[in-house]
Amino acid sequence: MENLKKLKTWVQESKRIVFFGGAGVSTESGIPDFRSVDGLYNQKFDYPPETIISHSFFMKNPEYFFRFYREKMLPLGFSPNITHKKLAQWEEAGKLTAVITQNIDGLHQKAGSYRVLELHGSVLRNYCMKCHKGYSAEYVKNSQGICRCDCGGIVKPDVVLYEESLDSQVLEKSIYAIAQCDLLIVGGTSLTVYPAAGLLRYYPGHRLVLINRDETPYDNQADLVLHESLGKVFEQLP
Ligand code: CNA
Repeated sequence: MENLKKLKTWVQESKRIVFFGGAGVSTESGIPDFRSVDGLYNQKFDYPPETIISHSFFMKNPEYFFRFYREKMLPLGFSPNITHKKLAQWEEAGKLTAVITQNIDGLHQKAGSYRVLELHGSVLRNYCMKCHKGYSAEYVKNSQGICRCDCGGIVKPDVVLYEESLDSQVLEKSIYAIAQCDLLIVGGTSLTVYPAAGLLRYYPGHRLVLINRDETPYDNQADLVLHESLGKVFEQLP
């Protein structure tokens, strides 16, 4: 396949690769995404998922939030797949400067990546809203009803909910990494969640690669588009 051959060459030639990914990176580890046909958004709940995982809903109806969150958004016990692993290898080989992820599952770090910028936070960090004591994801998973701290405060997962803003330092580092990279690979994201999707505009080069099963609104701006599963592509990359 011509496109794959080109991508292989670009990976070989690059010294500052940045990978920007989303939920599609972890589907091959068994974690469902949001927008695929079997994703979370195509299942039926009392409220739309965007409503349940919004800041105002969390504040008004924390018990419902935690029920949904524990059942649908707390991916524990999953393992990294070939995509996570290859990215970690590229970092170790000194040819990848950052993985920017919209995922909250911690699988890039589990695969051995250190330079991970988590735009939407992580389920692995949880803090009491009153005294800021930290708690593990297992603590949240095993709690009943509203997850509470020893002090009585609510323990909030360190994930960015709808209506909340992104961490400005993570955002700045992501912009810097994208502006400096020589190959930007975007994969497993519908590129519909902002401001994350808007980061693509900071790439000044001519090696923007999109790897996604479905089409995205940015397909026509990419220099190379592969409508493939990430695992199939990454297992063939150097
Ligand atoms: P999304 O909107 O669900 O889009 C996922 C995209 O990935 C879709 O366009 C699919 O076609 C594509 N896709 C799915 N599997 C593969 C695959 N194996 N190979 C190639 N393409 C694939 O997800 P986004 O990340 O764009 O949306 C942003 C949300 C989803 C973020 O806020 C995440 O926190 C949130 N999310 C995260 C996780 C996780 O941490 N694993 C899981 C589900 C949702």
